Amino acid sequence: NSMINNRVSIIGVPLDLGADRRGVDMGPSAIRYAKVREKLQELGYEVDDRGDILPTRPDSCYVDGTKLKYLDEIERVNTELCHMVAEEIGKGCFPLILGGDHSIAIGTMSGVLQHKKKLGVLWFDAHGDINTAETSPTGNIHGMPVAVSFGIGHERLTGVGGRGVKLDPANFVMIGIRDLDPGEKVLLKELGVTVYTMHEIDIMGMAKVMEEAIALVSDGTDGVHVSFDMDVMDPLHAPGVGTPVFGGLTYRESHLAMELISTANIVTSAEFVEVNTVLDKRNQTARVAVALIGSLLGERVL
Ligand code: 4U7
Ligand code: MN
Ligand code: MN
Ligand code: MN
Repeated sequence: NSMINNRVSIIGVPLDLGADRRGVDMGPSAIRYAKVREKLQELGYEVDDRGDILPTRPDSCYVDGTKLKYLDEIERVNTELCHMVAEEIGKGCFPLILGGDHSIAIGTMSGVLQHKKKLGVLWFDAHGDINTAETSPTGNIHGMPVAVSFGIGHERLTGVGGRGVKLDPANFVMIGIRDLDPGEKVLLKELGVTVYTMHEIDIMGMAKVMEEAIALVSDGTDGVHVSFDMDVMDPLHAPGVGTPVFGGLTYRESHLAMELISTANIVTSAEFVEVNTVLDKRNQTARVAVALIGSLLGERVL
């Protein structure tokens, strides 16, 4: 696997301020408890667990009359994450980020962008995460990282990691989507982001969807990031998520997607987010996350 270095750096981000329900702050611990390090070592990787970026819990939620919740702390944590991700890539390591709510994708992607100027992204999610302060029904920043990655949104979020390179919607693909707010639909169409909703997955099958998605994210890019929100899976398989939506990916569909990305040899960074331990059943969702990480990084049955 030439794109993947044999050194993996794990970075935990126990942040839950970007979401309404508490509990994803224990996600990194749950994924470690499910033996992510051991899994990667079995696959032959040299693993460096860099520990967690620790958020504080501010007592005031709103900043400057903006409706974004916990903007200050989310900006601070993401700035730190951005630097750490950039540093690990600089050392020649593959960054594996464990969330935490999905607002951490802001820091991850801006960190990767310091090295990969034309980055492709595979975004696995039930949701579009492309709201702005104007379109968001909740003010929760975990519903906004995709907009931010295109340079759209609050300047203190789009400013994380500097104002230089932003993502190109032509190399951004969403998979598993089944819950979009009205403003998100407008923006997705305006920008021309490719979206494989559950409808397309049902009709085409996951193998064909991934064939097209992989072609789109690797066309003219210098790296591919996989952002995996556990709520893309059906709540039957991943019950421990804050915003469950019926009709998601099965266990096998999600594994097939990871296996095909691995076979295509394109991935250069990954994050697994939104494991909510409070709502989980016997750490099932964290264990599924570790199995998916295995498939993404080369594990095969035979
Ligand atoms: B997640 C929502 F309104 N769209 O913006 C919002 F439905 O990272 C949900 O995908 C966002 O889990 C979910 O708050 C964010 C809501
Ligand atoms: Mn998400
Ligand atoms: Mn989601
Ligand atoms: Mn979620």
